[in-house]
This record gives sequence, structure tokens and C-alpha cells, in this order.
Amino acid sequence: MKETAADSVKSNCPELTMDNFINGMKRRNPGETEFHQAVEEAMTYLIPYVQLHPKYQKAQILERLTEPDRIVIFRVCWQDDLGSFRTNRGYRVQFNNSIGPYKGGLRFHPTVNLSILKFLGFEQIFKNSLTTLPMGAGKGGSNFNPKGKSDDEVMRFCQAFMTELSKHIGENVDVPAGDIGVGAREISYMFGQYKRLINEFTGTLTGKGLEFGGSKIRKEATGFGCIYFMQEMLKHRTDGLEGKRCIVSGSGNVAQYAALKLIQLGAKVIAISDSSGFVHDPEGLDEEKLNFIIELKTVKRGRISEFANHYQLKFYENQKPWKIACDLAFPCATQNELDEADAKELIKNGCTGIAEGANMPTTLGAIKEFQNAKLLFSPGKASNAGGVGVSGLEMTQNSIRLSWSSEELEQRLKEIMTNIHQQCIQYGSEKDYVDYVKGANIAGFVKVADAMLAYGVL
Ligand code: NDP
Ligand code: 2IT
Repeated sequence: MKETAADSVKSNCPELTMDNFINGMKRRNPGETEFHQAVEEAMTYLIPYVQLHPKYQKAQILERLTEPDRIVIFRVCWQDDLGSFRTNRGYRVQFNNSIGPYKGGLRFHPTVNLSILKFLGFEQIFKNSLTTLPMGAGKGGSNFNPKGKSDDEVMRFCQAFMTELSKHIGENVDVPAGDIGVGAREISYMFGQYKRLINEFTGTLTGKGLEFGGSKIRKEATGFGCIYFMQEMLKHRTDGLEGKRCIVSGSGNVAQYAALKLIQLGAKVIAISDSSGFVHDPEGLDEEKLNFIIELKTVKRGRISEFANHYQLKFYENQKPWKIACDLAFPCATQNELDEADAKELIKNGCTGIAEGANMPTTLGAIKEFQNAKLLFSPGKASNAGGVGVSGLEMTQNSIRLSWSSEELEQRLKEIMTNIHQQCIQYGSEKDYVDYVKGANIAGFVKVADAMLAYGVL
């Protein structure tokens, strides 16, 4: 048979094996360990899938999917309260817009670097696809540390950051939102500056205040969605949340509303944390204690140890919460906060389910432990997708200039999470186990890959 042009391209490419692919990816992206980790997790499932579906291999979809469309890096210069000049680095990684405008959060944290933003942008491709809404993937942020800064300093930083970022985003181009260190206060300062610079009122950021186009449940969405996802996983095993002892790590936006939904659904939240340590509450948090935490973290910007002191609970300084015996664990703080030793401890103490609220909080070794023990384990790209899902609903509301009620939005959020669970079952079911990591990666991949195939060479 005569060889076609497409066949000869294929024959010039290295054979698609895990080793070839991962080595090449590492060579092209030296030192980016978090990005390597996220790609390795996805490729464990996507390479075997693509080997069975050569149309993707021929079009080099996996190579293209791991290369961002573009990355913008810029200087952010601002003045602190003493009038000193300060310089930070700003980023936006526009990873893939095959199925919609780039969409994803902004992170302000001193550890932010390109590797972290690329891993987050890469995971966002699959997550946004799983929501079934038309959203591409991006991520950005800065090494700016909001901790200890006055409101005025945060405002000046946000305005300086947006002055450059505004040139690269837009309601049909790229729609940023919050992430670690970026909540309602920061989004408001950035949206105000964007509106001033562009002289248009558009829905270019999500997570906005309710007075200016925000969704009524965006701040609750990630945490609530994560618990709905766990509820679906338990239901699939004819179990439920009632009475379950739960550990939630972190005490920021995602952790707060994961804890609230657990309490509302009759589970017991027995530990919560921040980067300085964790608090053990054997009785379980009630809504009054949780409101204290929400006020402490979002208004007073204090430490979780102050909560422990106020309620005379035991605080474990600089320790992670995973050694407390529990039924369910919800890592909701940051990447790689739960390692192999933590996983073994959780399993030994009788934990049966883990739903990631954060992005990649579980190391590859820890995921293996959970899977070998046949525990329920859902990756963030599935179980924290409720946040970006409701961001997608906020974009729709802004476009049609309408506002939906909280009840209507919560119903839609539940449907999004149930649907993601269903997609995981469809693509991740094994003989006697559902591999949610496999399911989420393949289900998220197929839609984006098919769109890329349809576009041809680009
Ligand atoms: P917040 O800034 O509101 O809260 C972050 C929490 O994590 C804080 O309690 C913080 O403690 C803790 N934390 C941050 N860095 C570290 C660290 N290096 N070690 C230990 N603890 C740490 O962020 P969010 O709640 O918004 O985000 C939490 C996670 O959820 C992130 O992985 C984010 O990417 C992910 N996510 C967020 C979504 C959203 O809608 N906001 C959507 C989907 C995922 P401290 O205060 O001491 O710094
Ligand atoms: O990781 C995430 O999905 C987010 N930080 C939310 C992104 C968004 O656009 O709402």
C-alpha cells in the first residue's frame, strides 16, 4: 500500500512508550518537578489508551497536549506602605483553548514558579473538560506573598499585576479566577482595575462579588462539590456520609466549605489545619466553630492555632493531620501534602476514602498505596471541579446578564459532580474496583483530543 504523508510523519516519531515519552518530556522541561509529576500521573493511563487508538498517536496529541499554547511572564513593580519599591514576578500559562477560552485560577504564594503553574494548567485541561462546559485551560499567579500585607498593599499589588495581565485576557480569550492566596478581596481589586483599563464591564474574571456579577455560590462551590463527589463514590458502594469521621486539611476557601457541607450532611469533622499545624477536635466541628474559623481566616487573617486556643482544643504544631484515625480524608490545602508514609498511616487507621479538594495533594507513591488497598480515591481534577464548574456558570450568567438563585446553582453543581462521577465510572471501571484516576484522565482527555484532531495541524 502506498504510504501517505501522515504515515511518514508517524514513522519519523519515536515509538510511543511510557519511558520514551516521560524522558522526552523531562528533557524538554528541566527541573519542573511538579509538572513532571502531573504529566506522569496522566500518562500512566493516556499512553495505553492512545496505543489502542492510533488516530491520536498519529496526530501527536499527547506531545501537543503537554506543550502550553503560550506562557506570559512579566515584572510586577509596586510600592509598599513605607513607599519602598517592591518587585515580583507575574505569570499566565495559557495551556489549551481547544474547547473554550483559557480558564483557571491565579495563585499568589511565595512558592509560585513555572513548574507549579504548568502542573496546575495541565490538570485544568482535564478538569474543565470533565465539567462538560466549554472551557479551555490556563493558570497564573505570582510569587507575591499576601500574608502580613495591609489591604492597601494588596490593592496596589493587584492593580500592578492586572495592568500587565489585562493585555492577555478577555471574556472570550482567557478568564482567570482565584486559587491559593486569591480570594474575594484580590479578585475585586483585579476586576476593578481590569474594568478601568479596558473601559468595559465584562465577565473576564470569575469569583466576583455578588454586587458586580459574581455567582451566588462560587465561594462554596469547590468545597461543596468535593463532598458531593465523595457522596457519589460512597453511594456507588451503597454507603453514605452520615456519622463518618473526617479529616479536612487546610482552612482556606476549599477546606472551609468542604467542612461546612460535611457538617450539614451529618459527618464529623475531627481535624482541620493550616501551614503551621493542625487542630484535633474529637467531638467534631459544629457550625459555630466553623464560622469562627471562616471569620478568623477571611477577615482577621489569623492562624488556626488561635482557633485551637479559643476552644481549648489540642494544636499539633508543624504536623500534618493524617495520623488521626478517621473514616474519610479530604486534602484541601496544597500539592504533595499527603505522601506515601501518610497514606500508609491512614490505611492502617481504617480510612476508607479520600477525595482531593486541592490540586495534586497526594504524591504518586501515596496514590499507589490507596489504589493497592482498593480504597475510594478521587483525583482533584474530578473532585475539585465544582469550583471551575460554577465559574463556568458565572461566565454564562454574565453573558446573558442574568443571575440564578443559590438553590438553582446548587442543583446544577450537584448535577455537574454526579456527571463527572458517571464519566469516571464509564472510563475507570475495572473488574472489582473503580480507578477514578484512570476514569478522570481518559474521560477528560477524549473531548479535548477529538477537538484537537478536528482542527488539523495546529
Ligand atoms: P486558600 O489560600 O484559601 O487556602 C489555602 C490553605 O492551604 C490555607 O489553609 C493554607 O495555610 C494552606 N496551605 C497553603 N500552602 C500550604 C503549604 N505549602 N503547606 C501547608 N498548607 C498550606 O486556597 P484555596 O482553599 O482556594 O486552595 C486550596 C487548594 O485547592 C489548592 O490546591 C488550590 O489549587 C485548590 N483549588 C482551589 C479552588 C478554588 O476555587 N479556590 C478550586 C479547585 C482547586 P496558610 O494559611 O497557613 O498558608
Ligand atoms: O484549580 C481550580 O480549578 C481553580 N483554582 C478554580 C479555577 C476557576 O477558574 O474557577
